[in-house]
Amino acid sequence: MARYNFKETEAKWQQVWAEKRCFNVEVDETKPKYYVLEMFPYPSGRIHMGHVRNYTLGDVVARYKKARGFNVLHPMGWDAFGLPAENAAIENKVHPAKWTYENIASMRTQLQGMGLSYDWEREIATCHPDYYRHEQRMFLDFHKAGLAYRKESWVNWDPVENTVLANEQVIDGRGWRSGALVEKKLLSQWFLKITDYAEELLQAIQTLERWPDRVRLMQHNWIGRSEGARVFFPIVGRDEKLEVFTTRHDTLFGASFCAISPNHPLAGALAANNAELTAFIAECNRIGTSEAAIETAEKKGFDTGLKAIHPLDPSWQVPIYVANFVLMEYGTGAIFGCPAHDQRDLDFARKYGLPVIPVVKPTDTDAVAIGDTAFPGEGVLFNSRFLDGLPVESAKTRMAEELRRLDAGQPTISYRLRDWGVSRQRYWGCPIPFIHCQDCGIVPVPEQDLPVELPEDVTFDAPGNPLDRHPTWKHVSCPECGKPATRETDTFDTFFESSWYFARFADARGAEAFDRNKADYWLSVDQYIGGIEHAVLHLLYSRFFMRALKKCGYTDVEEPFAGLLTQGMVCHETYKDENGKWLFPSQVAKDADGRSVSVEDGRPVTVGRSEKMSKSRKNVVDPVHIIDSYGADTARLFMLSDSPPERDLDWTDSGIDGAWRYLNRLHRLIGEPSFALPAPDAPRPDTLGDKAAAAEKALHKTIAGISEDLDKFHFNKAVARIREFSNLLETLDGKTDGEGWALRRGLETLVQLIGPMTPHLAEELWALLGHETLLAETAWPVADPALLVDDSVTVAIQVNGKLRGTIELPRDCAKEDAEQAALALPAVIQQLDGKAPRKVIVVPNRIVNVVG
Ligand code: ANZ
Ligand code: ZN
Repeated sequence: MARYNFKETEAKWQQVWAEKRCFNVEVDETKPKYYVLEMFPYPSGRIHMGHVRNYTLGDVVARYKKARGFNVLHPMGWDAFGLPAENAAIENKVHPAKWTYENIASMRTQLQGMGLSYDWEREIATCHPDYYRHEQRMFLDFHKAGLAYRKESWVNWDPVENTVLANEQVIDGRGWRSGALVEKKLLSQWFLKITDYAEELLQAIQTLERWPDRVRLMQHNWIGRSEGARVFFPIVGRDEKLEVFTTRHDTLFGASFCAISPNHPLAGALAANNAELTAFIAECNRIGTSEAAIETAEKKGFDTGLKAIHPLDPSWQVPIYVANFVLMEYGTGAIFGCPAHDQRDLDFARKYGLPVIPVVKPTDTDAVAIGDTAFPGEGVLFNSRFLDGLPVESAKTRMAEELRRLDAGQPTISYRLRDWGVSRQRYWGCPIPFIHCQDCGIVPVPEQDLPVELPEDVTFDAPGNPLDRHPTWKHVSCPECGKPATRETDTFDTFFESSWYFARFADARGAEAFDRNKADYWLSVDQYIGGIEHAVLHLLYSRFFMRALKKCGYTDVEEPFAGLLTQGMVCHETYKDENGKWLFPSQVAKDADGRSVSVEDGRPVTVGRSEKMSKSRKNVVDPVHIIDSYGADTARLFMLSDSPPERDLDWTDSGIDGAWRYLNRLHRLIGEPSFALPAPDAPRPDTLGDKAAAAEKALHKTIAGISEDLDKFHFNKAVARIREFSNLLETLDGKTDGEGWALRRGLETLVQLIGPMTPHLAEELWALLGHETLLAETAWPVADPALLVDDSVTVAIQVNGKLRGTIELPRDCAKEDAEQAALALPAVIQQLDGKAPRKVIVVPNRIVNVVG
């Protein structure tokens, strides 16, 4: 028989599965449902190894659950709005829609070549009006429910991309894509009120038991709950109070200054007639609004000359500064500084010559001298009037009471979580369905006018938003008064689309966003699989979105993803030539002495450590090329066998080669048997020889083991078990003692067990074994519990009650046999010192105690 022809085989079965609609599903109340979803890709045009890993993992789960009798929903679609399409439009003069849909077409072909068990009839592209029309409607509903609002706000402005960036898109003060230094800018923006759900989103993290702890912790920290107090400081000579947020109101008697954010209204008011302050504020605004940017910048302040009166002592005044480290978006945008107990305040106080007043000391010391290091720790209060002698926590409580009594403050909770700014000054996104009227203000687009579609005739030859400069699109009449008005030209942040796509998959062609009954049946997603980089944004936005949709009556489901698996990265060695230039793996070979050299000129190449595959380091291997040369099953098997899914995986030529050779071996084992197997339905012989009996037991143990591995996503262990089992089957010669029967059963089971992992080869072998039905439609094999029990047991051997060794004995063997075996043990002979035992007590299958 010829070598395994994966090209023909893989194409053949992909076609059969599609024709028979094996993976197309409908709501079926008679079956348990299982919804498995991989994070949908951005249609960049080509799949990369990260995709291959992600979708292989999902496909194994989907096929396995289907075989286990679940009604499995496994859909795929495209996260199709976003900047790269616009960049392509600018660089290559191709329309973003054309670019996107062409990329989708080629990526779909690539994915189909992997043999993934998707219900392609549910495919969605978020840039299609049939998708985004629903989110325009949702946004109007959110607005009605008070969950969407507009406000002037400071934004991170990327001067190269000409767009607003979310804080998360600012990395070390630079735009995540452009790398440009981010500026601050005041703009009117749309926001979603995710902060309304801060507490709920935080509490419900506890219910996400099938999420990785790491992601749960990241969400916890992102929400960032702080218990503290608001404290009001009257301002000298002004009829207003400065409201600060603190988590350490116990240290109020150590206050030596107040500071406000450069974007605090008071700072703005003072700057109106103070050029120096205006300049200072402008300087502060040149660093981004992200916490990281503020954290790393040198701490600077500007003395406003104003004084704040201590809330507990009218005769005590402290200066008010504008300080670059105070964030307008956190707490109240104002603080009081306590240098003795906060390092940042201490640095600030030293820089500007402000007093340092210690008020907390460690329990075991009397003296406290503050040098260059603040004392932020636990201890007892002193120097603090009615708080003296109290530990920190009690002092907070006592101070809160006093503040309340004086009407000078109250306990409060602050969250680090900010409302989600969704406006982007971009063309290739979902238009925000509002109209600006001079007389009526902000007016929603009437529902019957939805969707607001993107105009196609736009130009990309100037910076800024093409929607804004389109000659006609934005000019409309006001739906309320009929006068000329203009459309909102901002589009949604693309995280908007990915916040509900999993619900659309439940009813991908429905006239509504999704049919409630269908969504109730399919949601939550039982198993979501994707990268850890989405631990906060996408995963938190989606959790918020479901709650917002619930509030607006769309669904009762609150948590979108019941289970989450975050897969590790695909890594590869890096290569540099003699000039320090990166080389692709395909440009490197080994010479006769095993040294790495350049394919082109044979010159030596420096091999660097394995790192995440990235275009910039060129350490990428093109999956399409691998699939063309070895087939999808080989790529899939290697992805699964190398390491557990959560860990990083090292892509190696030898690994892929090993997987390829193994699949060929399986093909030979079944395709070219050395003897004729009994018929598929041949009955089990009444008696089996030793080898056949052992194979039968191994078979049931393998079924049980692999089922457990797949339930726990231990795919690499499952592959190891497959190999072990196939090694054993290779030792059966099939001629006598029921070995032929055992071999047939073994091979059939083996094929079933590899089905989820290497589905094409498995389907082919299933047919070769004589089956007319599809393996993809075949139920998972069941392990017989009786055959999982071991034949031998480990028995403890004691002499006078003391353990002297263990021996393996046949289960339920005769007492005399156990006794004899124990007495033959050298350690026992030695203990008895040549004498006969007085008595031997046998506890069957457990202990033999020799009494001497
Ligand atoms: C006085 C004080 C004394 C503070 C002390 C700390 C230690 P977390 O735990 O992260 O919530 N803070 C409050 N609002 C701020 C803002 N908008 N920008 C920058 N810093 C701000 O931190 C709360 C603490 O961070 C608050 O408690 C406040 O400083 C500061 F010995 O108040 B503290
Ligand atoms: Zn109007």
